[in-house]
Amino acid sequence: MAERIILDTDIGTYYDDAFAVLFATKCPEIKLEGVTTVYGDTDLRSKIAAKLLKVAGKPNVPVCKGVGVPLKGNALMFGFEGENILEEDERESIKYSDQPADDFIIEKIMQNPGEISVVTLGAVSNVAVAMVKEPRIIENIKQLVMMAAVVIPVLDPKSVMRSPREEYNFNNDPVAAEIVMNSGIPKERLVLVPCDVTLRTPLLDQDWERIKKSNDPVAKQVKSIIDVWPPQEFQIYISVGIPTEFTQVWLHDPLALTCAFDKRFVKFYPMHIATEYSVTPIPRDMVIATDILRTVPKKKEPNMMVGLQVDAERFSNYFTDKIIS
Ligand SMILES: [Ca+2]
Repeated sequence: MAERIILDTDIGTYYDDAFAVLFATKCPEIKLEGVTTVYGDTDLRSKIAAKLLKVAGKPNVPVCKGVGVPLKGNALMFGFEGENILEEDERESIKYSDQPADDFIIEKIMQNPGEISVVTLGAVSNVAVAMVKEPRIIENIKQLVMMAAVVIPVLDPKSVMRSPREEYNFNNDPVAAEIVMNSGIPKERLVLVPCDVTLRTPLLDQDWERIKKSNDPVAKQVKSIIDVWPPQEFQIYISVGIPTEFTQVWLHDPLALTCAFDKRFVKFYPMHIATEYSVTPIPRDMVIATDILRTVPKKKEPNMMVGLQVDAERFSNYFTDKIIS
């Protein structure tokens, strides 16, 4: 039976959320119950999601606007969101559901106890708000799969650290991350897909060539997103102080989504992951930060399943097969 999934996403800023939505429409293993948007301009993000679903021939999948302002801090938008996806007039005209994302999540889970998986691809604000509003979703959710966190920082072949110690999604709303991580979801149903595996999973060159040659509308949309990506990536990396030399097309979000219905590609371990704030020197700013959320493994009773190894080549092939199918 198809896995019933709500995809919760900060679509628009990085390309891989868009890839995940498009990929979801090509997987018969998934029944996409809805797409909920989070972080920053969630109206714009909802329009981007609705447009992609239309391109993929799934205009009836509901899209719900979620929490834009994090429970702590402010959201950052870069200004290029929606480029090569939305036509100028579509920034006004595209419609999506009136139901707020947190209510949609609560309603779906409570009407279908034990059947709905939620996959988060951004800050976890919507899930945190939904849990506070209706704590019974914690026992009634089938699983929560989160693309978030870094457990052991990833080094490049020259031993330069190329993953941040502080991961983007959780730190875009650390208060929400703490609510969700400490909610009491049993470990079998709380699945973490961290940078440890996603930053090892690029779209391989030979697979990229296959996508470029395809005439499938979804493959063409993937191609047009990547066409405008390099300057956008440069802008993001420079603004957060990440070196730009070793960038690739990472499949963070499609990999996390796949882990909700097919655990062949990532090996999971039961672990205890704690949340901590510790003193962090930030060389680019010459400051010491004290408000960065860290996800630290502890030698304690496991509280979640953590993906630590990935069959990256096989996943790139699998992703591509679906996109061009
Ligand atoms: Ca994302």
